[in-house]
Amino acid sequence: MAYTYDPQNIFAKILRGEIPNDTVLDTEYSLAFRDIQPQAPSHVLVIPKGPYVSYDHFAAEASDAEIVDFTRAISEVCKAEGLALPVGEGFRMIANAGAHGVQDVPHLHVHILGGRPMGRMVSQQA
Ligand code: DGP
Repeated sequence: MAYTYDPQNIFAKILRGEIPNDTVLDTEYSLAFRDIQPQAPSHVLVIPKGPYVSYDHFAAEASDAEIVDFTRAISEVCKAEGLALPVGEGFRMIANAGAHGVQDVPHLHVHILGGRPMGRMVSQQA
């Protein structure tokens, strides 16, 4: 079944410049900006500029150039935020998808979180 992308989602509006954002990194195929509700001292969202709903959608349909750019953008953000090893103390990457992943915004985004110990990976509660 084909993936359905909603062009009215909030990150599509950010990409079109309709909503402001606090940009951390802007590359040919990716944008990174600070989360509006930060859960850690560093909380940056990295998104592809293309219309992809989730990581599986992106991995299946994005070009090699988009995938390389996005992967490197994540790495650049981790370095720029001072989180990347061996200089920094580490980080967590999260990409939620769909209802069980509790994805609120249906445009692929990777959360980069750090600046404090992030605790256990998954809560036992729904
Ligand atoms: P998720 O549940 O994985 O879909 O996370 C969505 C995140 O997006 C959540 O941490 C809050 C953030 N967010 C929602 N709206 C905006 C916005 O308008 N600007 C920014 N910077 N972040 C937003």
